[in-house]
Amino acid sequence: MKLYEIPFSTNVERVTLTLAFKGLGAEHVLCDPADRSPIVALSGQELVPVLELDDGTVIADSLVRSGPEKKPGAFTIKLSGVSEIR
Ligand SMILES: N[C@@H](CCC(=O)N[C@@H](CS)C(=O)NCC(=O)O)C(=O)O
Repeated sequence: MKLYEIPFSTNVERVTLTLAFKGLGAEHVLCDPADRSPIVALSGQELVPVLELDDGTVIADSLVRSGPEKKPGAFTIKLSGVSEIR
């Protein structure tokens, strides 16, 4: 998956930390804050973070929610309520 980001974004850090906590790797795509055209082309809006999953799903928000699962210590994170990454 790819994480589109700009420097010094705390919203990007929230996603970065969550992915690391879950042991999920991501290719970090550093974008120019003065040129949001790649971000807009991908997600239809200009804010980061934008996460592009391997299946092509695009998630444009950093809101991370978690919920318990039956397996001890496991949980599901939901980014934007749009998609889930286990
Ligand atoms: N609700 C969004 C907010 C995203 C947001 O505000 N991102 C900031 C960076 S932390 C941004 O792209 N701001 C525009 C700018 O810096 O020009 C989220 O939680 O991801």
